[in-house]
Amino acid sequence: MVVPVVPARVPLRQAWPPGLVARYRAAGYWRGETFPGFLRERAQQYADDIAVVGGERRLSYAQLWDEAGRIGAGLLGHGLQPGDRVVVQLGNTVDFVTVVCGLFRAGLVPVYALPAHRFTEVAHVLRNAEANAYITTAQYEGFDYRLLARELQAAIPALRHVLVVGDAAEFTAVDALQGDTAHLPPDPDPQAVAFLQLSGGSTGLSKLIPRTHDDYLYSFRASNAICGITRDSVYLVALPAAHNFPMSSPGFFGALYAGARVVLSAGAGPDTAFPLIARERVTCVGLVPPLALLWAQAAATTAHELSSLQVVQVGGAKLVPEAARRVIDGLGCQLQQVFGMAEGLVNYTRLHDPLDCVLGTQGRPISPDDEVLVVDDHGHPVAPGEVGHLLTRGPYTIRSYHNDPGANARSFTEDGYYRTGDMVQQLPGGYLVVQGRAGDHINRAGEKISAEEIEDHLLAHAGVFDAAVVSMPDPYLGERSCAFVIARGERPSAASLKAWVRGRGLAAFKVPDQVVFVDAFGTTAVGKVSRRELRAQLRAHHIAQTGETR
Ligand code: OOB
Repeated sequence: MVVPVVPARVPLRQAWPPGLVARYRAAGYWRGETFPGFLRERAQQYADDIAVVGGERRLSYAQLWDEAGRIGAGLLGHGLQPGDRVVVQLGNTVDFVTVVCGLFRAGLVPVYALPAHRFTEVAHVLRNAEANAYITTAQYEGFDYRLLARELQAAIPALRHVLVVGDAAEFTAVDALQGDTAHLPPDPDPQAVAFLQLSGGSTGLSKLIPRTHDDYLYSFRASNAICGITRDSVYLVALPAAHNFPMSSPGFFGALYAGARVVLSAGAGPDTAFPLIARERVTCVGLVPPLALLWAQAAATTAHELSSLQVVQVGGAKLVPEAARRVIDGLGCQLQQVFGMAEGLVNYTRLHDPLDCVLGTQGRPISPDDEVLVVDDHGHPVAPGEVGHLLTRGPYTIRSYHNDPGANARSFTEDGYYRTGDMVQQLPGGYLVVQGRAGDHINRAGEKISAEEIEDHLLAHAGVFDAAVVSMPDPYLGERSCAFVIARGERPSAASLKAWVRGRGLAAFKVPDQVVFVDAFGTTAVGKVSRRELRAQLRAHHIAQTGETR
């Protein structure tokens, strides 16, 4: 018998010490539930209730279950095997939910790419996850993902299966998948890794975040209680569905867990979202600060009925108190601040918190067993109320990234705390106020950009001698990216450098918003000062010179 040689892959694992496993189970956080398990239950309990709405499609809970079964069985029939990792790059359409649920039913492991990602990012994720399949869509927001699929397939021999929603051209059509659901595997081990989420990426390219069934289900089940999600709720996915915030805080998975209705909005702007809110009577939505402000402004003159909205959650980047006030006044509903991270820890202001707390803090952790430490540069706890580095561990915060010993050594303490990279102040009652980042990334309206990653791309340009990418305060985006560049020989134009970065196959949001040419990087000799200090100096100097403030 000829056995096909499948190269050994780095196993997916996420393990907490046995003592904590016992504790999290005893406390009822980890209940042994799984994605396929809860989806099956809801399909039985709420068979005819509408689960997912997007465009003109509406699926009931029973239909979602069946559609997931068709896709899952079809993928196995197509040659995929349980345990295979599948990069999913889909927009906010019903297919996002059916495909991901289909992967869960088949024991396949979704790896989530954002629609904005391009060749460099998707290739990195495919390789790092050792994925053999890629599921994407023909067209979304004016981009043809089949072109990207062709480039990826040419570059990555291990990518054996490409499936496309819509017109699949030479690839396999997701719509045409068929298979026998009797061949679907039994429900997985609740402690197994269910999927890989992408990190915001503060150094270099994104890291892969393995989340287990038990830990993730806990995070959105507990979020439901905190965010008031019940079977009567209607949750709008306005941000990209692949992002952890609209996925699980409480997100569409929280909504599905509750038996509520999920509505997917292809765009996040008021023009697309407001008519949907009116039509579907949306009760809850998660937004990043600039969008929340845009919505608050647009609400004043809209003809659409927004009165169903009960809770508007804002997170992903800092919402300053004046902006928080404008969101409440403009939208006339409850504001909930959400400070979370794909690695785990999520903080919420509570729905009954006093106004000053909702305006002025980023909330407190979901779980009584979320351990939070605020420490100085040497790792020692700061005095109560002082600003320090936020470290955390708990029942839904990872203990390691996938296949990245270097990042693991940097990002986790010996006793398993995750170094979030955020500078915070902890108030009485455990409420956190985010003061900024210790690390070198730019939080551009909730999209995280690694300074190092963009510097590497700039340095690959023949006309660039050196480059430092920093965040600049921006009245609309919160932060924008600014590249300080020392030219080599004739100075290239700012526009040509931006085009260069874009041409490197990167998400558009990573293209520097601003390019500033300088002759040298300050007076301190480069090489003697860390990149981090250098970036801080350039940023401070530029702000002082231009008088820019937030
Ligand atoms: C969310 O997740 P990520 O993984 O894209 O980014 C996490 C980082 C945090 O470490 C922090 O630096 C920043 O985003 N952040 C905030 C914030 N929420 C996130 N900074 C200030 N204020 C906030 N409210 O962004 C994310 C994941 C789940 C829920 C919500 C957001």
